[in-house]
Amino acid sequence: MGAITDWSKVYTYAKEWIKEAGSTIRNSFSTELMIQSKSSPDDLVTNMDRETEQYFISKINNTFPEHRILGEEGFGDNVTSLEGVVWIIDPIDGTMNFVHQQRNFAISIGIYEDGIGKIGFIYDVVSDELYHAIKGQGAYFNDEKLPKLEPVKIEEAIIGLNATWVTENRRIDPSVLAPLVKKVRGTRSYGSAAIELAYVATGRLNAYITMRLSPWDFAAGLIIIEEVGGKMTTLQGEPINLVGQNSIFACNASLHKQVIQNYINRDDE
Ligand code: 2AM
Ligand code: CA
Repeated sequence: MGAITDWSKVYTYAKEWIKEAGSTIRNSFSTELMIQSKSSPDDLVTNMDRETEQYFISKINNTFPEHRILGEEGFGDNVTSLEGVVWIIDPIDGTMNFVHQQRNFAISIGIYEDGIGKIGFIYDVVSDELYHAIKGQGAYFNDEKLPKLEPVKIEEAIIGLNATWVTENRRIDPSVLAPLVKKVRGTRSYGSAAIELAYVATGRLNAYITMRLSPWDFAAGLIIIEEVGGKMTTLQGEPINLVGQNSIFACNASLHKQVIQNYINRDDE
């Protein structure tokens, strides 16, 4: 058995490393990036994604040698289950934004113990805005405590949704989400899942829907959203698999069931 974890120590170090990594990324804007595509031309990775992940891995390995790391760029451990303490890291979430726009990308880190979310950080690097939570102690936006989410009516809701999901695509029939898009007050798409989840936690978005995310995209967001009383499941309302890919429906709790019953799992067809 591992030693009892000192969570305030983990939190303090993680916060310091995230700020430091963010500063390095901001300074990289003046140097030339090396950009490559991974699985497809729109799946980008840069030297900064790789270097940032390696930075976290060396810090974690030196300070917390018993902890394991699941990182998007693959420099961490081969993690297939969440026993012990596992850091789930996306060094740059929203790489396309990082490359094309130099804004709206984030460092996302969720720290789990035996599958339970303990600490979540989403750092909007350019805005220097840190969303963070320790399980059971509430969620914060920088030093401000975030209030619990208030109920909202569907026709007054703003949802985060990429236009991909209401045009022909491989993962969902566009006619499923189109009526929801018509019903709500507005839609937004920021191009970083972590930032969109942070926005659900602050109430700037009332929901966020996307069809395929990996653990590093949502591990931190799940912890932060649950701390403000929000709900995050797959689009069908099933629990999220933390070591696999999932559709994601993160939502103000007052809307969650209503949207799934009336728009996703409609029984009228
Ligand atoms: P990334 O920038 O870390 O790759 C874009 O809509 C959002 O979806 C970003 O958060 C992006 O994360 C994520 N994303 C892009 N391609 C993905 C893929 N193939 N699988 C899972 N998530 C992806
Ligand atoms: Ca990434």
